Amino acid sequence: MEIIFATSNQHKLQEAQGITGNKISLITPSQIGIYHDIPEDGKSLEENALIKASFIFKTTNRNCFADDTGLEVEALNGEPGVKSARYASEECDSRLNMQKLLKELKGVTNRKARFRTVIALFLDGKQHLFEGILNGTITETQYGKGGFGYDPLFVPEGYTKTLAELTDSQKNLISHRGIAIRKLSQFLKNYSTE
Ligand code: ITT
Repeated sequence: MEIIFATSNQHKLQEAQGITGNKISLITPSQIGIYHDIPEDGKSLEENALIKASFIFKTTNRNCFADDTGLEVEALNGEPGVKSARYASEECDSRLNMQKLLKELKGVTNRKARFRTVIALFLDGKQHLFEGILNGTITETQYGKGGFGYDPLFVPEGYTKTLAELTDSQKNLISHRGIAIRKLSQFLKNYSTE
C-alpha cells in the first residue's frame, strides 16, 4: 500500500517508515511535486493535523495522513503545545526554542512534560484520528545529539537519558509518534485485509 505522509520533516519520515515497514510505502508531497508550505494555524494539534492532511487529500485525492506534535509542559499550562515549532520565533529554530524553554523554566521545580502526537488520516475519503503520548521531564541543559526538536531536553519517564541520547530505534519504541504511528499502521493493516 502506498500512502502520502504530509510532512516536510525528513526525521519524521524516517521514524515513521521505520515503524510501518515495507508493506506500507510512505511518500512525501515533494516526491509528487507538491511544495506548498501548508499554514498550521489551527488552535489544537488535532486541527493542525487535519488542516495538513485535508490539504493534501483535496490536492491529490489520494490516501494520506499528517501528524502534529506538541511538547506540553505542566508548569507552563501546556505550552508550547500547538506552538512548539515556532515557540521562540517564526524561524522554527530548535536551538532558539530550547533556549526559550529553559529560560521559561529557570528556577521551576516542576519539570513534568509530555509529547503528544495526533495523526489525521484520510483513507478512501474518510477521516480518522490517532493519538500517542510520551510522559517525561525537562532537563536543566541539553544532552545528546540524536533526534530533533526538543529531544535533547526531554527525559522519558523511567529513563535517565534524553531522547537525543537514545538510538532512533530506542526512540521509536517509546515515542509519542511511535505510539500514534503503530496505531495507524495496525489500522491500515486491518483495513487492507478486510
Ligand atoms: P511538519 O512538516 O510535519 O509540520 P514540523 O517539524 O513542523 O513538521 P510538528 O509541527 O509536528 O513538526 O512539530 C512541532 C515541533 O515540535 C517541531 O518543530 C519540533 O520542534 C517539535 N517536535 C515534534 N516532534 C518531536 C519529537 O519527536 N522530538 C522532539 N521535538 C519534536
